[in-house]
Amino acid sequence: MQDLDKIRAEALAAVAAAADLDALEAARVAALGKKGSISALMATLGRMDAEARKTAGAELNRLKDEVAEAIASAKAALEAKALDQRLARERIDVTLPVRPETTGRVHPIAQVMEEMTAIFAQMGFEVAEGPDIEDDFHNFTALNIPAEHPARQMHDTFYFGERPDGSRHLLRTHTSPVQIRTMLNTAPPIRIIAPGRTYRCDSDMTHTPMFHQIEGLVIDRTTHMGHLKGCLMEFVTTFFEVDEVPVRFRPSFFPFTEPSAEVDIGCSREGGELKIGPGKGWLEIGGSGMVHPNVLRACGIDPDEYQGFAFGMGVERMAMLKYGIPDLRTFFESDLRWLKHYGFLPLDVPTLSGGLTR
Ligand code: 2NM
Repeated sequence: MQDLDKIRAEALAAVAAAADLDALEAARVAALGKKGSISALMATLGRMDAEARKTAGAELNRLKDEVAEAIASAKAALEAKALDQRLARERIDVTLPVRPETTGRVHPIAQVMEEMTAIFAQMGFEVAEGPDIEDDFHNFTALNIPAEHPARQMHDTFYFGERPDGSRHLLRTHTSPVQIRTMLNTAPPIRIIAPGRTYRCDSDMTHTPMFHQIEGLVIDRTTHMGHLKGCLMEFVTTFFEVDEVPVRFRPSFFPFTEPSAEVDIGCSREGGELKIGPGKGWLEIGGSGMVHPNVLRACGIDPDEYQGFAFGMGVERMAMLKYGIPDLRTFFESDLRWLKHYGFLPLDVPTLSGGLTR
């Protein structure tokens, strides 16, 4: 066993010299592996007599344990070092500003909803929301829409299956049920807008079965149509970012308002290009009117004490007018090339102070 000291020295030197885990494993195999130097000595035990085998075996076992221990502690040290290196390599500076997104885009509908909401919020309106799935009362009855009205027919409204009591839920055909819910739940004065999805059984060049609306409602003791017109004028000049936009009311009819008016804005069409502002043309952007006394009554508001105005606009139409999008149906095609062209960078958040869009 004169080799023992030499083999110990070699094995421990190899372990100490190992610069990484692979080198350490090679050192382990060279000493303790099946064909390693220590294993080779173990194999000689069989050829010794009993007495010699006892001493040599004990010595060899001590050597084996010593080398194994050296390997274990070298391994722990190398693993700790590797982890430190990896942590240093993968360190990220969370205080750096985010990179501008280069591929994702905000859909024009989402952007325009945000723009419109920001303007009305600045004017003191609160945002109100309600369910897309509604009942007859909130979508029709409370809005003074009689049972025979065409809007109630299966033909225009998406109805769900009949319930045990014979009634049916429906997809709201406008966001007005949100105004009804607000009037039922809060005492005047009220100043809200209701942005959201709406649904009608209609699909052609200019209609999609799902579309977006923003409706507004103001209820107070002396609210009148002058307030309505001033509110819409303020809105359109801010939205279209034009100094002067003529606003015109045209007499109309809605069951839930009296009087009722379509809202037109001035425009010019020189050289085939549509421009919002003073000009020879008019464009319809929505409907409006004074809330019908029957609607106020249905919501527990005394029409002799309170009156109010309401208006509604289509978000797709406003987006088409502002951003020159010619075809309604492209909004819902999920065409990434279209979205790259008409979409907005995620960081272009519309604010009145920073400019609605840049
Ligand atoms: C419009 C046009 C005119 C309207 C009325 C109401 C309510 F709930 F207060 F009666 N909400 N929205 C309204 C009035 C909506 O959209 C074209």
